[in-house]
Amino acid sequence: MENKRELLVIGEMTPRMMAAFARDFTVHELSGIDDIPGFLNEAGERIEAIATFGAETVPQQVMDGLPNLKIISCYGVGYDGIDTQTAVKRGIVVTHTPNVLNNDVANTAILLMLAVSRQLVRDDCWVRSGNWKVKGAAPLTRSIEDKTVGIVGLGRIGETIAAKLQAFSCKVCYHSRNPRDVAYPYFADLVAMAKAADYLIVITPGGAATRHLIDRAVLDALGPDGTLVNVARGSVVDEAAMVAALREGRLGYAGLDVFEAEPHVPEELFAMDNVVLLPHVGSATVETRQAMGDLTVENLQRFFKQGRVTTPVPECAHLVEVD
Ligand code: NAP
Ligand code: 8YV
Repeated sequence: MENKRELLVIGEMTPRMMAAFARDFTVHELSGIDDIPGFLNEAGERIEAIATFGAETVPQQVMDGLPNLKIISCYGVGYDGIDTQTAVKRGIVVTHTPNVLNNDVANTAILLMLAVSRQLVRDDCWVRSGNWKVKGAAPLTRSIEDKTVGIVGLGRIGETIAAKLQAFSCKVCYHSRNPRDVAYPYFADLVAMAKAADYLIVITPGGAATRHLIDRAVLDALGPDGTLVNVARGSVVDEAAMVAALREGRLGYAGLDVFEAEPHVPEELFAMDNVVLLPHVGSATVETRQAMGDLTVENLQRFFKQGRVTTPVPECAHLVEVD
């Protein structure tokens, strides 16, 4: 019987993905390995592929211990957990899952805007706790209609958010390093955009280039009536500065799907009723995760069967045939 290629899985994949992997590969799961150096010593040379959950880091020790690694297929669009510089140097192709998650991540951003502004969680408790019967109507909330929304990172997802916000008559503007050929006003100066905005939605990649892009100056500019929504990566926001700004009333509200040290969330946020907290579920619907999983599998299968991939990350596109 022909020997199967060997694949290392990092992080949690769906049963559908695991079944697909098992058809073509001998699968090792990093989470089940206690002695990683021993494992790398014994099996490292045979492993040619990694499949990794987008929000996970591929440890340097693992990259170094796989001398014949050819491809890393990321189950997620953000690949800040993968050292692409080393990958490119070693000729390792990195792929990811762009576009198939745009709608659900954009929906999550708007869900957070609405949940924070319309006090969804407080009002759900109002009913369950019996307050409605005892205290009467819940206090009024705030509308998102006609508000100014600054999008930080008008890429695939940012543009999808902007399009959906038209249904709420929001005035959209954006900040990124380069202006785009779009009708939305561009702000080269992020602080100036935060000053002009009622809502700031953060949807850039993570990594060193965007670390703490949302700092105290940006938060203070957004101000006591402003709302921060982060569906990008926790690292993009200076979390300590954000918690302090919320505590001191310099920032009004926050809707957060991502945090700096997931799954750890600053506990001070738990007591605040001006924030809504989600456990990094931007793309986590059955439908979207299936599409992301299928693309993660497809990239691996095509790489080994056809020498091509569907969605390489831009840094690696020159290393492989793409279509
Ligand atoms: P994309 O199409 O590459 O868009 C990224 C945008 O960010 C671009 O407009 C880019 O414009 C801008 N940007 C990059 N670096 C910047 C910087 N230093 N300062 C300001 N703007 C910067 O990516 P996407 O597909 O929309 O995904 C964006 C990110 O969302 C992912 O990388 C991931 O981290 C996150 N995400 C989170 C979830 C979740 O579950 N919460 C789900 C999916 C994705 P310029 O290059 O012109 O600056
Ligand atoms: C998921 C994400 O949390 O795609 C991304 O960048 O953050 C999310 O879709 C995760 O990456 C899925 O593996």
